[in-house]
Amino acid sequence: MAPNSNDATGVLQETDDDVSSNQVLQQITKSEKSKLIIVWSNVMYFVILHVGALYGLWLLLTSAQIWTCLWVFAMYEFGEICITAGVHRLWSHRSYKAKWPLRLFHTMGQTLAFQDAVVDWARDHRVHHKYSETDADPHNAKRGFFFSHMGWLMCRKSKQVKEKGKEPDISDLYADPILRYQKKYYMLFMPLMCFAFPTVVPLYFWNESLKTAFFVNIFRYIFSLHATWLVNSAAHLYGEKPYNKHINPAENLAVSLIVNGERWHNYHHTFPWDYKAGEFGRYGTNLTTVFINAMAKIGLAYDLKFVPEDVVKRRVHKTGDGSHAVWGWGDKD
Ligand code: ST9
Ligand code: ZN
Ligand code: ZN
Repeated sequence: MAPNSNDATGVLQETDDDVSSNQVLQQITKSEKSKLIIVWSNVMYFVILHVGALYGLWLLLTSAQIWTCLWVFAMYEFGEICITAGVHRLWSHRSYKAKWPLRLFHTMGQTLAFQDAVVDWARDHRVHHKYSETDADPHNAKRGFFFSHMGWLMCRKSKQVKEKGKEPDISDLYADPILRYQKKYYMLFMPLMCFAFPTVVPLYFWNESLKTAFFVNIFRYIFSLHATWLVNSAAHLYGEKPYNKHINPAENLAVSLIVNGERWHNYHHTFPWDYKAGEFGRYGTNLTTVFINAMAKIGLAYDLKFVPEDVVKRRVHKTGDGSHAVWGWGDKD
């Protein structure tokens, strides 16, 4: 999403338009309630995957080798970091720039996470930010927890999503040959990265059983989906609003530990172009920021955009709900 203004150093400045933009956007399609059309094949698909994931959890707890447990955790983190630092902060928001080896790494991990091609994910996400909590938001939280969490993936998209979704410019995404290639061959790359690769490695390198390797990976996939989905559901419904009390996205402690630093959702929707997607890296929960900083140190990430402290402070005083740890009326952290 384009910032409102950008000084010569790349540091972003706030304008007054920021304050009211979200309020205006919320009103645009507030009253338009489109009927939901359920896609039963997707419902079946998710039911089967969840049964497989529960069996995978059982195998993980009872019979998986220690190396398989470590492997599953590593694959989870690989996928998640490429969702948060890659498709979210890099491609959806352009909050920093990345050289091609890092973009390739992100594309591989994002394919392993199987959340659809980068161009589709980022298009939905740009519409989500522009039309949050309206029927043009693909996972409109006003429709309730289940819809915003996973129900939206089992229904046809609304007319408003398809219409308003044309507004955000996504030509920058199609300009990247890595992303064009991923989109073109997604149905080949995705099964290889998400299902075959994580299953074959434990079989080949430490003789894990096929059954355990396969189902434990299904558990990894479903767990990572729920972790991501919580940002759309819980973080849009429950929590404090230290930066902007006029919008739904909130700072939600419950989601913090599994989402690698994407829980600062009130901050993120207030300043979507900040590469940190949060003000602080509190309790080490902003692992994604740590990762991007490390990439910047070795020269693979550059032009990191961030919001200066005084701009954040002014916003907290102007539109915060008083719960800010330092500048609010409360003293929570
Ligand atoms: C998954 C995605 O899980 C999860 C995304 C979560 C996002 C989270 C964000 C949170 C931010 C924080 C970062 C993450 C933190 C994570 C931390 C973890 C540690 N604009 O889709 P179709 C048009 S995926 C404009 O088929 P239907 C367009 O013309 C899970 N136009 O619509 C399109 O054609 P094309 C795995 C749009 O038929 C056409 O409509 N994947 C837009 O209504 C048809 O599109 C699945 O399960 C738009 N936004 O079907 C697949 N959208 O594409 C699930 C569409 O050619 N999906 N158009 O341009 C589906 O089966 C279908 O999409 C459907 C809708 C049934 C849901
Ligand atoms: Zn959001
Ligand atoms: Zn975002």
